[in-house]
Amino acid sequence: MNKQSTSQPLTLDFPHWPPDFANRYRHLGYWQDQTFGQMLRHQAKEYGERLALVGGDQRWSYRELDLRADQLAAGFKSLGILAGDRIVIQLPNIPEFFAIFFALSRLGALPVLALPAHRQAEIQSFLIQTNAVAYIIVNEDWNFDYRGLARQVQPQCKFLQHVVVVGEAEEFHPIDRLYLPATTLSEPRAEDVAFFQLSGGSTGLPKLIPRTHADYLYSVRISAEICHLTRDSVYLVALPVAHNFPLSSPGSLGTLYAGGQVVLAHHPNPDDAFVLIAKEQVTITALVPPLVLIWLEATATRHQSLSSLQVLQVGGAKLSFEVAKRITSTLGCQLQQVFGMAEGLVCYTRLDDSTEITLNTQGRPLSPADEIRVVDDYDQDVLPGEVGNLLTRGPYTIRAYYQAPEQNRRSFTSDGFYRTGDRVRLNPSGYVVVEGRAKDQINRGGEKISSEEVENNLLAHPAIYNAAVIAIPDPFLGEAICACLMARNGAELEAEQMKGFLRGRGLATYKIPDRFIWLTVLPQTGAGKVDKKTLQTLLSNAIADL
Ligand code: AMP
Ligand code: DBH
Repeated sequence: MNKQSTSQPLTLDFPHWPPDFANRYRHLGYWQDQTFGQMLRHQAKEYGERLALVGGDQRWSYRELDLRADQLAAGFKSLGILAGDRIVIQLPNIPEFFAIFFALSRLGALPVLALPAHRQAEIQSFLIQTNAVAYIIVNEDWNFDYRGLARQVQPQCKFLQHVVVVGEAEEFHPIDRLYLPATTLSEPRAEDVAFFQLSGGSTGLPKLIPRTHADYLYSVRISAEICHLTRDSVYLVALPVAHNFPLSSPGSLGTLYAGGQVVLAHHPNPDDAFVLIAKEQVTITALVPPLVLIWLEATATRHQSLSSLQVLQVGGAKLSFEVAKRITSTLGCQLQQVFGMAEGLVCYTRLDDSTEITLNTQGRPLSPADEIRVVDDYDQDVLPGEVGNLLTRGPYTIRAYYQAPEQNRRSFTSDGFYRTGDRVRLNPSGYVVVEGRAKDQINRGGEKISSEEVENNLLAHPAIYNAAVIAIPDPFLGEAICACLMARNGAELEAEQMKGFLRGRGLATYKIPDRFIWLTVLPQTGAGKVDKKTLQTLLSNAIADL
């Protein structure tokens, strides 16, 4: 890092790639000497007045985005924000997200990319874990009052000095006043950490994923190539803009890298998205499987033409073969399956792959330098084609989470492979087929929920003696969340009471269990832990019978 903030300690001594790996990635041209800020500067020179971003009633050219990033960098600097400072950003799909992201990048300050659905528990955890000095929000969205959330978290976060608001700011800083004349800045280096992504996680607290300019831009660059993006591409951001998939696979950043146009949908439903596809002549977008179902159904009743759409990317959770089959005939575009993770590795089916491969696999790694191992529970390679645990290492896969030594020991092998927690098999051509999951996580239609995090919150209720949170099959979401509870003194509560309790603890709505089941005992393993496998089988059978 260039400079150190005097306001709070800078502890970014995270384990980087070992020198021999880093040298190789540099030497092979994977890591280049370019930051996000420099990438945008280059694009503004190249594409000037061409449209970069469309959102709401705003239409920004590359030149305007570049200028706004410079002006905001000056504004953030005027607040005393320095290189290395952490800033939690929680914004819906609006163009300002990009002005802020690039401005902070130019300053060398580090955005922590929260999602709009996060609530007090998550936001407070990000602010405290990173000693963040600023929190950037909108005033209100989807009837949620983000300024109210800022007021709730502020007293708990001793390093938090600034709340910046896009929109009516009340006592906070309105973003509009931070567009100041551009000043010279000492920009960060390409191999510095650029920002933090969030992991769905499988432990008590969401983990922070440090990504560097060089490693992330490598994945963005190759993703744009794999997806054939050009200056004529129009990418619709339907999923939350900060999520790794629509940000980088190839997403909005890949589109900007290719000189194309990024269109921001306020909501991924057909009411918003179909109108934008027709109006802006969108060529490519990305969805999670439950949204694919909604889009497929909606074509029957909507009149908008989707004929500009060439590619629909689907990822975040397993796409069923039956649904995959309907995509091209119903939406008139090509399907691309994407299996990725904010920690790094991204796999794509290629646009010239056979239908067989596209419908049945989750693709192959983006880079020839992605190392993949499929191993048994003792880290021994399984036989070719057999199912095992997926380990990966490569030029854009992290070697450690931020400040989580205990978790790092569990999530990485001693030689630096990331334990994805996914159970997969490889087909003879090296394509990945996702078969299940070993990690204690629920994938609710692409949203990842750590069972342990929800269990910890449930156990805080005085009426609960023990809790196990598991996935149950759901026809729409793929998986739904089921809380299996043992009551203290037999006092069972209504589901609504439990939901209210969890909301009151500031847990994001998507983590609140869909079902609450009260049991007199929870099955145990020999080691005395709750036997979730047995519980899952028991409940899946019982629920199927209901
Ligand atoms: P995260 O680590 O929170 O970014 O979530 C990444 C995880 O999402 C992966 O490890 C998988 O468990 C899951 N995932 C992402 N894409 C797919 C996909 N196409 N099919 C199945 N699971 C997926
Ligand atoms: O689920 C994910 O996290 C994900 C899915 C597809 C991802 O991070 C990505 C592509 O980059």
